Amino acid sequence: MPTKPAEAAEPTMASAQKPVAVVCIGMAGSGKTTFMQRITHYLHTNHKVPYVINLDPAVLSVPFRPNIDIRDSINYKEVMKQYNLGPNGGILTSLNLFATKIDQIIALLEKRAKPEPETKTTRPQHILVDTPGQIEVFVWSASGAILLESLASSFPTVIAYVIDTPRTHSTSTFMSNMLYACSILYKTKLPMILVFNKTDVQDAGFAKEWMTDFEKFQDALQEEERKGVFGGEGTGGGSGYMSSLLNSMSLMLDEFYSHLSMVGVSSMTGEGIDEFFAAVEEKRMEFERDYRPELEKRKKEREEARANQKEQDLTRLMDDMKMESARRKNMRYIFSQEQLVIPEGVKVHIRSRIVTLAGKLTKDLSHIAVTFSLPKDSKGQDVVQIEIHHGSRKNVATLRTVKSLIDNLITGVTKGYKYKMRYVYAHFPINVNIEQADDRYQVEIRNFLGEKIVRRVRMHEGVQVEASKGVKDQIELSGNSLENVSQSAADIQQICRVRNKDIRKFLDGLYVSDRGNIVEG
Ligand SMILES: Nc1nc2c(ncn2[C@@H]2O[C@H](COP(=O)(O)OP(=O)(O)OP(=O)(O)O)[C@@H](O)[C@H]2O)c(=O)[nH]1
Ligand SMILES: [Mg+2]
Repeated sequence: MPTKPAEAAEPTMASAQKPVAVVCIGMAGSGKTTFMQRITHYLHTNHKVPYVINLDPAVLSVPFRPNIDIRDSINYKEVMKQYNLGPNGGILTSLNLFATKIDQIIALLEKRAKPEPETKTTRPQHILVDTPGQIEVFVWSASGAILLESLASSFPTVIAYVIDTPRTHSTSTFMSNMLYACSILYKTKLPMILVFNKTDVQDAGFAKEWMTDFEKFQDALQEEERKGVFGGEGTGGGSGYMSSLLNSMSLMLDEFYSHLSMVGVSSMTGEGIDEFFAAVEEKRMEFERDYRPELEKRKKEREEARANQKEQDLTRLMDDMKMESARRKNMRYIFSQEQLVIPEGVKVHIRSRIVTLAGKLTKDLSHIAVTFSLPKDSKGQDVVQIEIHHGSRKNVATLRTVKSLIDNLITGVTKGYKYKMRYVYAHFPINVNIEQADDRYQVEIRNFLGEKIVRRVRMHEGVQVEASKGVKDQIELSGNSLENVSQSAADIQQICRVRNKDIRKFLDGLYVSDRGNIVEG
């Protein structure tokens, strides 16, 4: 047992060393907290006061006095209530919340770890960490990883994987515990000590044998199979799958065992604690020798990756800014074009940007600076091609406008446009007469709101009006030109506007009820 004189013999060594962090991890009820209490007590009696951290937010009372307690800053019950979580989710969320403070904790630890002869505070040589019983919550959560990584980047860190020895006495529970330990070892990449706890109840000798001698494990396996431990009937028991699975797993884990130290302890009696600290010392050296360079390498890589990312982001930002300024300076598009297929039988004539369809519909587009041509496309169909050279964004946008205008013309001559209008009245029935004056149609509206005046609307060119057949109080406006038909309908609707009355109540009028084509389909 290292006593005071032994410590005094190497003061320079001790002061040069950073404290070693021991993180206790293990299945629920394996005795982590009791083990923590035992080693804290041991260090105190040996005058090596440790720095103790409790990370279990759900524990009711801790049998040691922690320097940092997660329960001081986070109320686990409140977290459960606030986030509407169950017990495990509550622990996880509490840990996540706590992990956001890790920088402060590390800063605190580093401050305490500094040699301060003037203040005469003994600096701790050990940082002991207790974790929540739900092992997966700690090991597989982001916060667990953050906590461990931050700790390991500042201090040599060792994992004490605490195992409930009596409950691990069967080959299958032993194997699942080992697999868990194995996955933790490979995930955290930190040195690990297997602590077989509760040796006062069950001696850990069997585990040592199984880990060092493969044959012994096989013997135990056969023995259990013979007893029918794996289920099934008759001698031999089970289907043999379980034992062969365990068998191959034990072969696989051989490599893993070689990386571990194992100690048997009893947190109750204090047996084996010396051995444990000897193992911690050994693992601390291992950390400095093997893990530290690896850790530093990883840290450097991460920093480089981060710097790279920054560089990339910056370049992208610069590019974006350049693009933006180019856009602002009216970047020109060298060439843009749109094409529109002319249906069979439709004749399109374009001269000086005046588009004429089938000799009757004309649209003057001379104010828009586009170039028209009437080539054939790759399939041999006639098309209207609209082009623009060196246009700005706005100019290019007009291309589509022109395209849809011509499309409307084509629909006008092939299908025609038909608008239906309904009379709406509450009391005075509206009376509509359709007349033809000169070459245009004219609509006369009488008795609108009981008024004596006659409202007359002259239709635009090429717009025909008729009363719907079979439908009461409805007229139909039709024609080839969308503009003319829709404008005529708008004129009718407009002339029947109710004035000086609440239009929410007086809904009388002629309203467009349907917009469609003369030729349906
Ligand atoms: N006999 C015996 N019992 C022990 C030993 N260590 C712990 N125990 C008992 O095991 C039970 C669980 O111990 P804890 O220390 O609470 O275990 P834990 O891993 O911290 O539990 P959680 O934090 O809930 O996961 C308690 O009843 C302890 O008294 C030991 O060395 N010997
Ligand atoms: Mg506990």
